[in-house]
Amino acid sequence: MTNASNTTKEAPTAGDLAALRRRLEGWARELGFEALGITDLDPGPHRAYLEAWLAAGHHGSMLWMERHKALRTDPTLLQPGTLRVLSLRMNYLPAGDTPEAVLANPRKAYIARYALGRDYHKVLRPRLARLAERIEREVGGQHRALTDSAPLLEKAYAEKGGLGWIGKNTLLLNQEAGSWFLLGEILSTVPFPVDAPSTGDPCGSCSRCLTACPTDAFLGPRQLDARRCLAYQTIENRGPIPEALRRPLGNRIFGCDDCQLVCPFTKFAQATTEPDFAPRHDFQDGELLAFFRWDEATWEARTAGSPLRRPGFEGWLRNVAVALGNAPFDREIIAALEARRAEASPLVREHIDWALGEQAAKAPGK
Ligand code: B12
Repeated sequence: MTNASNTTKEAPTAGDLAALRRRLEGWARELGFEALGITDLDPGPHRAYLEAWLAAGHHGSMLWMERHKALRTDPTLLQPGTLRVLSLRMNYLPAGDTPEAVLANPRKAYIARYALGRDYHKVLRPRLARLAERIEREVGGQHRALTDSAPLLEKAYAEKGGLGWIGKNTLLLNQEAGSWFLLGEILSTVPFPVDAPSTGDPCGSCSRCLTACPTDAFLGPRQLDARRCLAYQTIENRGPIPEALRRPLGNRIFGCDDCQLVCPFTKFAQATTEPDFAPRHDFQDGELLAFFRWDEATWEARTAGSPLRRPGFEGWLRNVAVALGNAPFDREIIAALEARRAEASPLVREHIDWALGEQAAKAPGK
């Protein structure tokens, strides 16, 4: 993002940068971010944690987590000359949301709250780029904006930048926002003053997230085996959902928020004011049967610009079929599953057959 004018700028003094640091907070808020934190590039123990996680295969089929592992803890490989990581957070929880009520209704579809509105990559990245441009106009340097779009241990750098602490559910938590926010970064070649890292462990002896996980995906505090996580199974896994995880999936057709919903800090969560994160269609509390009856064209139209596109239409049908198997006995559900069976792909058909078996097992008199 370098242009001729800023390369000749006089190097800013430490005082200039400290003053600019204070103004950055306001610029970030103007762009919809709740907070900003700045840190250096040292990943501390996180490189070893990542290595151990990959070595244990806890990343499952997310080979992209392994492919660029060196970059994740060395931002200079993403942008030579980088000296600082600027981390920013943006709330995404819709106002007046009642996720627990949806989760408790087996005929409804539970969709992770971060996916109810517009794809956050499309929301955060242009804003980060605008902030980077504004910084460059002020003090020059090179800057690269990213949110999950490039390999970086976002939570580790955000924690070191003082935005919050990594909770036992491995998410970044903040006293004012729980974990209902998304992260984005700007890599900078400008030696901004670094912020104080978050210290201490406000989780203390609480382990509600660990016990609430419907599939026991946590091996211990801050250690997640992604292969057992329903977010991984419904979003990232392109193959069959392991049978042992199908009943625990319940009605969660995309992502999972259970380890967030039980967290005592989420009661401090602030609702988003970001229009792009407003729930679309009836993703907030839609009917499983209605979603299962969508044809591909409807699915494409309704999921345009949404994170829901990631597992594809086949993944969508696979996930909804499992949730229908977990719903109470219902002849309408059986009819819908049978109606779709003939034209289904082998992957979807296998999950439809599983769901029909579950429904049959719940038939009256069984
Ligand atoms: C891969 C990935 C996933 C995978 C794996 C999750 C995971 N924990 O690794 C899956 C698909 C399961 C997933 C699920 C979700 N994800 Co995700 N995901 C990512 C991604 C791309 C990389 C995460 C990563 O680096 N994992 C590597 C492993 C090794 O890290 P880790 O498990 O987090 O463990 C770290 C800590 O525990 C830490 N640690 C600290 N102390 C200690 C102590 C010990 C002893 C150990 C061992 C480790 C440890 O070290 C590890 C490395 O930093 C990030 C974006 C990014 N580029 O960072 C988004 C990201 C973490 N995801 C995000 C979200 C919102 C989610 C979901 C909530 C979505 C949903 N509702 O379904 C769930 C939450 C599940 C959960 N509890 O983590 C947000 C989280 C925002 C926040 N507030 O923290 C991120 C930051 C994306 C973004 N840009 O906003 N995700």
